[in-house]
Amino acid sequence: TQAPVNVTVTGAAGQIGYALLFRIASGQLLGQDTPVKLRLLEIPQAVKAAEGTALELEDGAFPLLAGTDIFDDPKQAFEGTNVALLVGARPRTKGMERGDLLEANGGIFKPQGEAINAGAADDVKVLVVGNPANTNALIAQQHAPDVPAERFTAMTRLDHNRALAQLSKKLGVSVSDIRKLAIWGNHSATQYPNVFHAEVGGRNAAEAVGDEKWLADEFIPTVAKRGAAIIEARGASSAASAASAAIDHVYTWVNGTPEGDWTSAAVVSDGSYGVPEGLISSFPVTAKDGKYEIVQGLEINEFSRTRIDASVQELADERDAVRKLGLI
Ligand code: NAX
Repeated sequence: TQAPVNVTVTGAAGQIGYALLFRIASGQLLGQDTPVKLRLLEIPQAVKAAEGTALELEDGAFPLLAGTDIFDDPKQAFEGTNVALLVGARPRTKGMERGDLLEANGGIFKPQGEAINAGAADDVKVLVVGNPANTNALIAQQHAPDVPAERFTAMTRLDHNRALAQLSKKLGVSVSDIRKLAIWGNHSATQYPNVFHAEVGGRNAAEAVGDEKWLADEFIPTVAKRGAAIIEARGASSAASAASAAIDHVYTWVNGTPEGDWTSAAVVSDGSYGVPEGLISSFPVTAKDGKYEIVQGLEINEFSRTRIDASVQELADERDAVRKLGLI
């Protein structure tokens, strides 16, 4: 049988962690043939709660779970890791300026990037979920010079899934009838869910919608502000849906996208579509042989161009801010 794959999850005692760990243990992250060993990272105050979750993981009697170890030191948590899910982050609290937020997260993602650089397995794949996800991923990536930059990604799959759901409702089709939808830019309110290349049952999705006003005034804001709507309704931020999207992101990365389709992930830009090289921005991506690649050669219309540019500008501003703070 195969040796277990080491999966590190940070913020393991948080609400996304609680939803995520059981799905990893059940084999949904990597597939039903792959045993996993969990390495949980928490801050010291939350280690006890993580230990409680580990007891429950044991009680799940998951055949694919080869064990769970808990750490409060990133160096140890990332030792030998093959898949790193960076979920734990510093949330924005009242009165916090954007610079404070970026600085607090720099204090988390810089040492984690260094620890990944020092000790992770050669094939490590990193997904940053903790917000501001794109820029946190950039910080970690910049402190892991020995790891190929393409191994650092940030999550926009939840936004992608939200967009799929909204479009399927609008058109009265199943989500599985929709192909080639994509989120562009930052995982923030400026993100751009693009349906102009999407297909529904072989037909262009924007034509099937036939209503640019719906796209501009309903679809895009609904997807972009969905996180706030969940908080409003649930009294807590998205957790199970975020965990589900993290599972999707890694599963696709490892197992590939189906022929004739793509998905969304924030990956290091190679300059495609005018997105400055080095920014970690969301693109339409395909996955093959364990690699995400940006879909090339798409025509970008005026409607899309202004929105992509605005979100990418926000990413460039965040990068400049963390640079100024000496975090990268
Ligand atoms: P919680 O506050 O429930 O949990 C976060 C956990 O991280 C806590 O247990 C905390 O102790 C831990 N933590 C903090 N600093 C740490 C460190 N240095 N090392 C290890 N662990 C640390 O938040 P939760 O709801 O689980 O959300 C986690 C993150 O995901 C947040 O930053 C949130 O904004 C972000 N999200 C990102 C999404 C995306 O699509 N990219 C969507 C969902 C979510 O909002």
